[in-house]
Amino acid sequence: MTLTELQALYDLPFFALLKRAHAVHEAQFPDGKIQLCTLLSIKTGGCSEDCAYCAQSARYNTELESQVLLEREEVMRHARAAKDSGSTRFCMGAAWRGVRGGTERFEQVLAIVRDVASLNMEVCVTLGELGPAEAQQLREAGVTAYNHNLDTSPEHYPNIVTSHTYEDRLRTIRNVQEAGIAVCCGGILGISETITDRLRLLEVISNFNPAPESVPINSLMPMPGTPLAENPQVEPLDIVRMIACARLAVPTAKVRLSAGRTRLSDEAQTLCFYAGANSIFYGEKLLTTENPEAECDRALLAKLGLQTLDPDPTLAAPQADPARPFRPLWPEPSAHSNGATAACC
Ligand code: SAM
Ligand code: DTB
Ligand code: SF4
Repeated sequence: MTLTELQALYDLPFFALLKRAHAVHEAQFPDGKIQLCTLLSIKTGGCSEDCAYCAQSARYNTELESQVLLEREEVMRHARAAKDSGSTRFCMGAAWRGVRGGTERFEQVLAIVRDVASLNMEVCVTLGELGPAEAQQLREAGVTAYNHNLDTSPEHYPNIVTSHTYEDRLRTIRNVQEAGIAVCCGGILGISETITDRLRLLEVISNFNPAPESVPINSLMPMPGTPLAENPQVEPLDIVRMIACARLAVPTAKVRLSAGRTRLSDEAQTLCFYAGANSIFYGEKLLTTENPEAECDRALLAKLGLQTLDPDPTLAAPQADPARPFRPLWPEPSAHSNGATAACC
């Protein structure tokens, strides 16, 4: 989809946009089930990167307690509990710039992945930058999906992160795709971006080939000590619009209503589900911040008559469409861009 097409959708009257998005959602996901995913931070804080929203960056004084890589047994305790609670996907995050094959910590991660994969859940990891060999090893260990967000537009990204580039993120996504792992790639709202930045993100993601398997939409949880700590809350109806646009931009993907749900009413979340969100993080904690109580989520889903998805440990990565033409990721570098062009994902 192009930015012009996305802008036209975004500018529709609210109910017209919702109606369009809901129709696509119903056609793609006729059972209307919601996927429950559990997150666990397996290595917390002390990250070398300077992402302006993140409490885990070592550059900011966030008073977050750092935690070295968890032991396999502890991760397995959390993974079993997640499975027992009804989650079908276990997502493990590590606050690293990236991982390198042959290192002790990467071997430890591979061992953790093998353990969790034995539970017949979808296994998602987010470890930062990956090379082709590391991606392949993760796949062989049992990773089904890799989360690597682009977060915002290519133009706004350098205002938020300077320690790595948009192109670095795209390269990792490419390596993940080529290893046959499903890509989970989305963004974060509330980081001083414009509506155009939000839609540019969707433009880039909607041109991935293969399409991402899931698109998380996070809203900033302002973290004391970070440069964005005082940013205002995102307007809930703007989140609903973004979910609807994500549903229309990437019809086959699960759209995950991610960080920021504690600041949304049940009614706002209901609109998000109607607009096409079909996955949530489930359990009281995200990586370092709060998430709604599981009991509240169960109650909301029950009130709405929404069923939850069954596990699919055989999750297959979406295949590239050979008929689709090569499309550069940001076709016309805008006035704000650094002029770089990237290979097509
Ligand atoms: N270090 C890895 C990386 O950068 O890809 C993985 C972890 S990082 C915490 C994953 C995503 O969480 C970010 O890309 C961002 O979208 C989201 N995130 C991080 N901090 C957040 C915050 N304070 N509020 C909302 N979302 C946040
Ligand atoms: C994603 O897009 N959101 C999740 C997951 N992928 C790794 C992380 C949200 C983190 C929220 C802030 C925190 O808990 O530190
Ligand atoms: Fe590090 Fe990821 Fe946080 Fe950036 S978002 S500081 S890479 S943990």
